[in-house]
Amino acid sequence: MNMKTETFTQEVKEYALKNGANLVGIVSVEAIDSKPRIWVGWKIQSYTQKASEIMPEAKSIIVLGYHVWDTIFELAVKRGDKWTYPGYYPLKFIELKMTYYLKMKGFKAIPINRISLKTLAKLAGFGNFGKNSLIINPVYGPWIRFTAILTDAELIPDEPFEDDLCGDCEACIKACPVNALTPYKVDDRKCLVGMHLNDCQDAYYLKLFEKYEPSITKNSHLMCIECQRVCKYGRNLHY
Ligand code: B12
Repeated sequence: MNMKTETFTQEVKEYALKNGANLVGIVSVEAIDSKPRIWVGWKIQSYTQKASEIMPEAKSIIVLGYHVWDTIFELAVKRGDKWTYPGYYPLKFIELKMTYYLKMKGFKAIPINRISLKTLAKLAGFGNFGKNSLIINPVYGPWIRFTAILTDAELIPDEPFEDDLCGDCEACIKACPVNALTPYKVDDRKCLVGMHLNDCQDAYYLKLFEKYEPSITKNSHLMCIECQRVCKYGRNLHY
């Protein structure tokens, strides 16, 4: 890697942090594309894409992490028959700024979401898969959300995060009100977050929603946070 690449990588990272990202890391296209495709269940019902299919000349992925420090970030708001998630808006703003920044520098840049953002976050060095199936960061715990930008700019990749932060702890597995967790895996057919979005009418689940997904207004509610709330990481920074 030459000096120019090193300097530009540094500039990109500083720009992301200055514009509100809490974590920024680089993953090479080869590193993510060497991973097998994953079946994304839930509403998506398709396999993850390869980065090189989205942009054949792509070289790097800039992964951004945003710390969601308050439960209000877990808001789901319904408009018509569509659910939206305002907690992700700050990240969308940073994503837009970064994309524009790269384009102004003469590079191609596209935000991506049909690639496993958790795998990208691990490869970017943010943290590792926890038993709640979320990426856990040693400082912020599971309270981080991700986005990623694919670009043809050559940037220096970060080292993946390898440590297992959970050890013997199984607090999230015990806390899940619907037993949706087995170590490192969530059952998307059981998880309350996924179900409520499907407008489940089952009386048993409606009781659980009242407790774990409380309504805020007629069209909004908080999403279940039990598997994040009990995690020992990042507690001191969350309200
Ligand atoms: C579909 C989806 C859901 C579905 C299904 C969840 C699922 N199965 O992953 C539902 C609706 C249930 C859901 C719920 C939530 N989600 Co969601 N979801 C997604 C989405 C769109 C795709 C995830 C996916 O590909 N799932 C398929 C599975 C199989 O993929 P995977 O877990 O990446 O697969 C790897 C692991 O299984 C891993 N693995 C398996 N076992 C082990 C063991 C070890 C030791 C290791 C290292 C790896 C490992 O290997 C696979 C290959 O890499 C992503 C956004 C995105 N584009 O990535 C957000 C995303 C995963 N969700 C996120 C969040 C925050 C949530 C919720 C907290 C709700 C919320 N507030 O937004 C809950 C948490 C539920 C939970 N405990 O996981 C965040 C995760 C942030 C983080 N810290 O990890 C993401 C990344 C969104 C974002 N933009 O930040 N989600």
